[in-house]
Parts: sequence; C-alpha cells; structure tokens
Amino acid sequence: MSCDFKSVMSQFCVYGDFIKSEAYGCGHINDTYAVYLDNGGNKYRVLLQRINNNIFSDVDGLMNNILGVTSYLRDKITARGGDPDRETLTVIKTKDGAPYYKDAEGSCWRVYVFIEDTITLQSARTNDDLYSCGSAFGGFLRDLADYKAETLAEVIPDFHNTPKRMETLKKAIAEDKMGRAQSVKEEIEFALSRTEMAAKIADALKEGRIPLRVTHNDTKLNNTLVDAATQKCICVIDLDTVMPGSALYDYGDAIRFSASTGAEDETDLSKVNFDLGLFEAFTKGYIEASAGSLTGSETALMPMAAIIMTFECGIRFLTDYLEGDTYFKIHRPNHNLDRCRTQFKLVADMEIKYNDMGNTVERIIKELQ
Ligand code: ADP
Ligand code: GN1
Ligand code: MG
Repeated sequence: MSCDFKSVMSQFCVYGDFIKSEAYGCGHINDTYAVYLDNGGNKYRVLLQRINNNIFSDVDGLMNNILGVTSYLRDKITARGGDPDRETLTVIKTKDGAPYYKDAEGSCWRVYVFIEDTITLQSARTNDDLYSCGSAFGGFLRDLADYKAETLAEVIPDFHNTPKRMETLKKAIAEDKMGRAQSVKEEIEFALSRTEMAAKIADALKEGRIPLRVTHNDTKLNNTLVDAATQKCICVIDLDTVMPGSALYDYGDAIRFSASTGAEDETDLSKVNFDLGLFEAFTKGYIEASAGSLTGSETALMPMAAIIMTFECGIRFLTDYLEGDTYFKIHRPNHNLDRCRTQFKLVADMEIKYNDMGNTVERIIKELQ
C-alpha cells in the first residue's frame, strides 16, 4: 500500500520537517515505521504505526486502554524514581488532541516517542536476557495489579480463550476454504488430540481457581526494549492487547517465544527445542518481580501454561494457514504452516520436560522464601 507519510505526519504534534520514513520492526500485525524529522538542525525520529483495524475494530477503545495504562504506569515509575520517558510508551497526539489519526482511506495511525538507545531482541543472547525480560513482564503485572480492569475495553474478546480457538480451528478444518486440510493431516491430528489439555487455564478461570488480572497478552521478547547501556530490559511495549486476563497467559506466551532455541518460523525443526535454562531464567525474573502477587494455584499451573500458550499459538497459525493467511502477515508461502510446526515441536518437547519444568518452578519459589 503506497502512502504519503509526510501528509500523515503533518496531522501530529511533532516539531520539525519530515525527512524520510523507513519500515521498522518485525511485528505480525501492525505496520511500523521510523520517521525522521529535522527540527532546525536537531534530527530525531518518532515511531509511526498503522494500526491493523481489520483485527482491532475498536481503535478508540484500544487507544483509550493505552492512554490509561501508560499514564498509570508513568505515575508508578515516577514514584519509584524511574524515568517514565524511557520505561513506558508516550503517545504523541494529533493536532486536534486525538490519540490517533484516521486518514481518508480509513487507515488509523498513531505516533509514539521513539525510545532511543535501546535494542529489540528477536531471541535471547544469554540467560540474563530472559531473566531481565521476565523481570519486566513480572513488574508490568505488579504495577498494574490495582488498575481498574473494568475500565479497559476488551479489544479482542476471547483472545486467549484456548477452547474457543479450538472451535475456530475445527470450523476452519470443516470449511477447508483453500483445500489445504489434507496436506496438514498430521498437524490437525496433533491439535485435536490435545483438546482436553487446551482447556486447563480457561477451566481454572471459569471455576474461580485463578484470578482475572490486567495482563499484556502478547509477551514476546520483541515486545520489550533493552537499554543499550545497561543491557537491561527497561520497557514493555506493544500494548494493543492489554486487557483483563490471566497472568498465565503472559507467562506462558513469553516462555513459548523466548525459551525456544529456534526462531518462531524456523523451517529446520532440529534447531527448535525447548531450553530448560532459558525457561528457568525467565521464570525466576517473572516470579521475583511479580513480588508475591501470584497465587499458589497460578504457580502450580505455570508449566502447563507454557504448553497451552504454545499450543494455542500453534493452532492459531494452523487456522490462519487453512483460512488462506488472512490474519498474520506472511513473507513466504507456507509461512504460517512453518510457524505452526515450530510451535507443535515445542509443545511436544515441553510435554517430555514437563516434570523438570515443575521442579524448576518449585525450586525458584523455595529459594525466594
Ligand atoms: P507489532 O504490534 O506489529 O508487533 P510493535 O508495537 O511491537 O508492533 O512494534 C514493532 C517494533 O518496533 C518493536 O518490536 C520495537 O523494535 C519497535 N518499537 C515499538 N515501539 C517503539 C518505541 N516507542 N521506541 C523504539 N522502538 C519501538
Ligand atoms: C502477533 O503483533 P505481534 O507480532 O507482537 C499476535 C500475537 C501472537 C504473535 C505470534 C494481536 O503479535 O497474539 O502471539 O503475533 N498479536 C495479535 O508471533 O494477534
Ligand atoms: Mg510486537
């Protein structure tokens, strides 16, 4: 889609002349750009995003969530002597004071302050990276523990309702729009044989065994920024899916992405394994930073949550493959199928290592007592 970035930027309260824009980042949903500006010789950049409003239909609700959560976090960060300009996102409003701009074609644009001198990791370089990432997401949970969840719009209802995701998969198999089901019989069989396991978090929530909290819901390592100087994870970003949810969604999804030895779309599955050392590092950071707010029922389900969230992502990729790749951006044929296969490989590996995962969680909790 061609686009007049200069004209889009002219809608926002930014100083200086437009120099250029560059595609930025590796997200699967939004389109992200670094926009360079020149303010009387002072060159700087901002982060421009086209919000995917096929997926996020309530952009007003979504942006209100982000404004509410970032201003709340800003106060918390300031109160503890941190730097709110680097430790949370800052929305730059339009000249009309709105949090986003809708252009004539219906595209919705937002601008954030670009948090400079940070890096984004696509995979952990060391266990310390994951310890730090765990601390950031555990801290996010802790900081938002008293946020009024009922004020948040549910931007994607049932986002991590795994049984509902299973129903959607079954519908996609039955419809088989692209005629692809026959070629992925093995993956379909893998998914359908785990229906019971898939419901364990949803059941625990329904039965009130675990609490509903304000959660991030998309806790990939690349949804955090690492300070280039300290190499510590300083900011949780990509707040589009902040909603009421379970801490197990955040924990499990982070493990899914970060404790793998391979990329999410690796085609050589021998490179994709679940790494207990990475698992331990993230888990330690997460439990420590959540500062005692996790209940016993939640910690007992942590290993299962890692499996379920990995499985859920796998069935979402499989569903999208069957439906003709309409949800996740793809960059090659079979991209969603490749992604599904890495997730299922991880699920199988985690199932083998399940007892070790449980022992690790228990040991971390004991060491913290
Ligand atoms: P998506 O929803 O498509 O995943 P993200 O909001 O995660 O989009 O942004 C994509 C990438 O852009 C991130 O992984 C990160 O590298 C970078 N990014 C996002 N926001 C900022 C920011 N405020 N400052 C610096 N980099 C950012
Ligand atoms: C999407 O936007 P991004 O790339 O951070 C997706 C997540 C998936 C993830 C898989 C709104 O996240 O739910 O887990 O891809 N976001 C949405 O990589 O669906
Ligand atoms: Mg992202």
